[in-house]
Amino acid sequence: MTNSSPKIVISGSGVWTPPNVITNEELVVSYNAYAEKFNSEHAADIASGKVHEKPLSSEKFIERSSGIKNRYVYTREGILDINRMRPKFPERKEDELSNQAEIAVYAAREAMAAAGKKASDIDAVIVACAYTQRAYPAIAIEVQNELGIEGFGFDMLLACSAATFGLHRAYDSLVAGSAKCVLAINPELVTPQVNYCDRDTHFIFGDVSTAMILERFETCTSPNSYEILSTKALTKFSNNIRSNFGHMSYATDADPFGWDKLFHQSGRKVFEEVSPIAAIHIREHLASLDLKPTDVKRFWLHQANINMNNMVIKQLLGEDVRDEDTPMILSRYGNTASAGSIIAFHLHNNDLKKGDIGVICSFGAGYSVGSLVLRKL
Ligand code: CO8
Repeated sequence: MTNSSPKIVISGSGVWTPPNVITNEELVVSYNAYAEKFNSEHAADIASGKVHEKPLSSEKFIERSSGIKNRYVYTREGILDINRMRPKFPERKEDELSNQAEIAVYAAREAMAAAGKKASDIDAVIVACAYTQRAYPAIAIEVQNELGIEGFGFDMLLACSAATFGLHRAYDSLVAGSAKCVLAINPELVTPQVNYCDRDTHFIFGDVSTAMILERFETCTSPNSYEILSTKALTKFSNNIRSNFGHMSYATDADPFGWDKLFHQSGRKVFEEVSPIAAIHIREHLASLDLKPTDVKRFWLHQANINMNNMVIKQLLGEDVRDEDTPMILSRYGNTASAGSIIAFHLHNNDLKKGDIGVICSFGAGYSVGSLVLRKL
């Protein structure tokens, strides 16, 4: 950014937390009952090697390997039913608000209130998340309509880094002058894409919705705002986190409900490959502003795995994460795709003082890493 560039600020944030919780214990009990039923129904094929036996899940493993204890879900219905193993959503009519627009609006209203903005102050809506529940019309345009916002809206997908990359696009629009106040929302309704029959991934995700208001410094009236000093993005192709769900399913002869149409990953590879990339990315981003990791008062990191964040912070600060510098919300929320770092920001920024530096950083599928360096105003 040059000296003549306008100052862009985050002036409000909001989080909608679903009212329903599922604990590790509940998930493991239901998965194990499903696996035992599967194994007994397929005993002959398992014995002859035609079918793989379903291994059992363990609460101890989940908490130790991921740091997750609970997750919030839009609906509990169906998830723990061993004859269903997926959430049950009644299909809404075309003239009803879609589920994703509904949760986007909840978080958006909170962010707008925090920033002191009315619909008429906002002229762009970005819905950035891991999935949209339909291709078109864009969820962002539905949200724009529901909130009565004039201007434009668009959706963008980038899995784990959708939220940060969405903030980057908001920042760029404000710098360029193509928008004067942007509502960036992350309605992460991800439980419909979880394979609850897969021991390795059934415990990872939860639903949530987050939102932020970005605007130019001159229009900001919020009592709690952050200047965006810089944004930095990196992508590097990898198949280690993937979902093949998409519009082509109708035209191929593959099973449209096959396992590969759901979230799947090589978790260990992701862990080992992405953590160092994220640490280097953050260090280089800070260095571009003549800052060091020790100058940062708060890291609001992607919330996928406690051990991963420990590894990133160890590379930056030489120690494991501590609540005071790297708040973790993972144990409560689970992995909420791109929204994790935004929840961490929303719940853990009020105590920062004028001039304090903070870093929001996401990392994961793509691979992708997205960061913003902030200074409290
Ligand atoms: N219970 C008991 N044992 C288990 C379980 C379980 N539930 N799951 C796996 N095991 C077993 C494994 O099978 C393995 O057994 P073995 O040694 O016999 O082969 C053993 O435990 C060890 O397995 P791992 O090496 O895989 O275990 P890890 O310590 O690596 O932990 C994790 C697994 C927790 C998955 C970990 O690797 C991890 O979190 N990695 C990071 C992954 C990550 O960050 N991914 C990003 C996902 S978020 C994202 O990209 C957004 C996508 C869009 C959202 C999608 C929404 C649906």
